[in-house]
Amino acid sequence: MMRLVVLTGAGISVESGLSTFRGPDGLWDGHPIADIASAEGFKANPALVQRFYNRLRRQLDQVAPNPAHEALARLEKTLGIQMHLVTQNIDDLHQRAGSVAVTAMHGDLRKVRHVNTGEVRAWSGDVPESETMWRPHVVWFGERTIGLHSVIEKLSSADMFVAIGTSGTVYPANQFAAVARSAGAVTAQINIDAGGGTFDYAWTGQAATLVPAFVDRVLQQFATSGEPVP
Ligand code: BV8
Repeated sequence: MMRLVVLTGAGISVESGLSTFRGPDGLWDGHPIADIASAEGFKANPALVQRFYNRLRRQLDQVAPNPAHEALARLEKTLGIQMHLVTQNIDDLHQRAGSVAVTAMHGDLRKVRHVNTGEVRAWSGDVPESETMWRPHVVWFGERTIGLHSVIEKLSSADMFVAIGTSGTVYPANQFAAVARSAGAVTAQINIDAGGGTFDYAWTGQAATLVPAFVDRVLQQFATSGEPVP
């Protein structure tokens, strides 16, 4: 019965003040990705990796959800189980905006994971740079993403798929539009950059402006026809 699946990337958090990964101010700017977002990088230099994620975690305390996060939470309140939100982001802005049914497929900056037992714990504040047993609960390159099987199931019965603020660079998230399309869904993207990916609809502009307008349209459609898909 799944009707609407929404995928978000770093672009949805830009108006909250967080950087994207691959823009000129890219988060990994100055760091080869492999040194930061890989198990090998953590093994080779845990202090560098803990320092990088400590800085990001501290940033989270300085930022707040923006109207795009808030609009998606509002949409979930009306659509309920007819909507599912998957995010590639490791910030907690969707959850702080009130979204509940969220798959954080690349992990969660507010959690740490034991390298041997896999135990996951909530963590706020800095992790000591000398810490090697507790790593950020973040999916690094070469590691299995979280909740993928269940996301593919939802995409396979979606009527609409919307990608918001993602460059479509990273697998397997960059396959979601194709999975949804092959299941007969209408696909759309909201991005500040007009290029990238093949979607049935593309709205170009800032997420904080376009996502509330998109949500209003879906809610209007839902109110008149009970169908959440414009
Ligand atoms: C896996 C956590 C298998 C860390 C991240 C060769 C070819 C193809 C694939 C591969 C390959 N070699 C390896 C792979 C697989 C690899 C991959 O995809 N590599 C790429 C880089 C080539 N993927 C993996 O390894 C994945 N795992 O495949 O596992 C497996 C299976 C079984 C068992 C074991 C293993 C794991 C990938 C997860 C990596 N971790 N993050 C951290 O966050 O620090 S990925 C990282 O990129 C972030 O999560 C980020 O969210 C994600 C995607 O980036 P975006 O969110 O799209 O951000 P980006 O900056 O790229 O783009 C921002 C967009 O926003 C832009 O389009 C911009 O225009 C737009 N924008 C900007 N401002 C706004 C805006 N839009 C709207 N409004 C605005 N204001």
